[in-house]
Amino acid sequence: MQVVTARIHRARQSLVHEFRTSSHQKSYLEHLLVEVQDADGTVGWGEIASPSGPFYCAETTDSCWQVVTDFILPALLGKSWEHPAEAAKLWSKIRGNEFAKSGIDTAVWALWSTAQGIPLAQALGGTRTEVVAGVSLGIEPTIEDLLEQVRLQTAAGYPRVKLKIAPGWDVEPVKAVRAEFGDLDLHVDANGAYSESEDHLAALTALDDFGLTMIEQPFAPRNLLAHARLQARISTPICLDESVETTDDLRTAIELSAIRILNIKVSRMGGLTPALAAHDLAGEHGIPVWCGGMHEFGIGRAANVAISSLPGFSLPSDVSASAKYYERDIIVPEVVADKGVVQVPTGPGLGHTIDTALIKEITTETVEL
Ligand code: OSB
Ligand code: MG
Repeated sequence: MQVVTARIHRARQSLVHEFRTSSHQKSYLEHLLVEVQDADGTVGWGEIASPSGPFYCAETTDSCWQVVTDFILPALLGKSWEHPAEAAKLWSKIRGNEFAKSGIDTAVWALWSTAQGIPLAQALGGTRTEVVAGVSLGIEPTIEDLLEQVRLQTAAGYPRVKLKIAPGWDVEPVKAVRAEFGDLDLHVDANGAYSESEDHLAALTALDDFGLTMIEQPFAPRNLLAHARLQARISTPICLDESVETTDDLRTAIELSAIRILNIKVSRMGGLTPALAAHDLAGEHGIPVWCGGMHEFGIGRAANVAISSLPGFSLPSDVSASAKYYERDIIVPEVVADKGVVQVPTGPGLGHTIDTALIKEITTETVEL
């Protein structure tokens, strides 16, 4: 196959409910939608779900736009390849910039599986026909506001709730949620906001008493040693998100005993090709994985659903229904969850129709290469 033309659309959608983490706050998302086409006119869509500012990772929407148009697409356009993993080698000399790479990689997988006439999930080696979704809840103004959100999402049927925590918003909200929701599958995510100071370690070790499924990314991304030291002191499994951008990072974390659960974000790892490698490596080491989200629009979320169908994804993924995030989604049908269960599409490629009219409405800028 060969990608002969590509378009990048800068598209904006408002969130149904404002979301705050220890690292940033947002009420709308601006993502780059990638449309690639081969010589026969077959189209594949991908999504670059980078946050606007460099607070979750070093990339920004603008850095992705630049790296995609100046480096990644020029490396791909007009080159022949047989499989998406081979296409990914075309941009392998570009360091970092995983979110930018991920949008192109997912578009190439969507294109290839569409051309093969098989569902993306099957192309990836997925075995599940449905995946279990959890919800991620941001830091709220008050504990009562948080409880209201947990009520709303558990009533919608989601079996797992993840709470964003930060120093000063940790033990109290967890205690309150446990008190009202009993043995709900609960986990927390700090987005690297803690240090090894005495009061921070006291809060993290206090969380060990709440039967959490995991504590995600308590310390800064590169500080694997702090994660290893904390894991040696607590029994709650430590999950890594920001720390793992490559399979080499994962290997190091495993060797250091800094990880017991892996959050595989397709975006953070540079696409479906490296995400598959991380899934396989984690599996060899008995590490369960789940798929994390970046508030993707429907295109990115469809890719997340597809990879969540692989056997190693044994914990609920952040693939909540479209309605949890947006008024309207850019795919038809939108993603729906029934008691927290999402069906894996059976049609070719992403298995959804792309709502190009809505994309046009929400797009502020397009470039064609
Ligand atoms: O750490 O998982 C994270 C959103 C933005 C930045 C970081 C994270 C998140 C989420 C989103 O938790 C969860 C979702 O998409 O459902
Ligand atoms: Mg996280």
